[in-house]
Amino acid sequence: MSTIFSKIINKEIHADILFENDKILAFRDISPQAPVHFLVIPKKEIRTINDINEEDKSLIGELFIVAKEIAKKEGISEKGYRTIFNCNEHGGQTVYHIHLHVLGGRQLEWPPG
Ligand code: DGP
Repeated sequence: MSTIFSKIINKEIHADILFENDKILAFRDISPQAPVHFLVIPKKEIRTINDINEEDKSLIGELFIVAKEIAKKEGISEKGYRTIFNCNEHGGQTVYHIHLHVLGGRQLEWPPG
């Protein structure tokens, strides 16, 4: 089942894109929870973290490489930031296409609610 993120990948709906290659797309979150809040997603449709396979190992690693490179460009590397994958209902997942949240630009609370 495709999600809204497939439409963003296919450019059927607009997003503020920060990075794109053949496997990965990164764009600003439509509902930012911090001064910097962007999502890094694989173009491959993977519903949840539970659905990641052995063959996805390098792809998942690359999401973090892209995340840290954008974080640097956004100027949040030194002060720091948080990366989050929400999974299913208790994790607060609303879009069932895995996405790495990157949040920074302010002090984030811990533990989360
Ligand atoms: P999650 O709750 O972890 O599934 O986060 C989904 C995030 O996706 C949420 O922070 C808002 C964001 N989002 C949902 N729809 C859109 C959209 O159409 N465009 C953009 N840029 N972000 C979206």
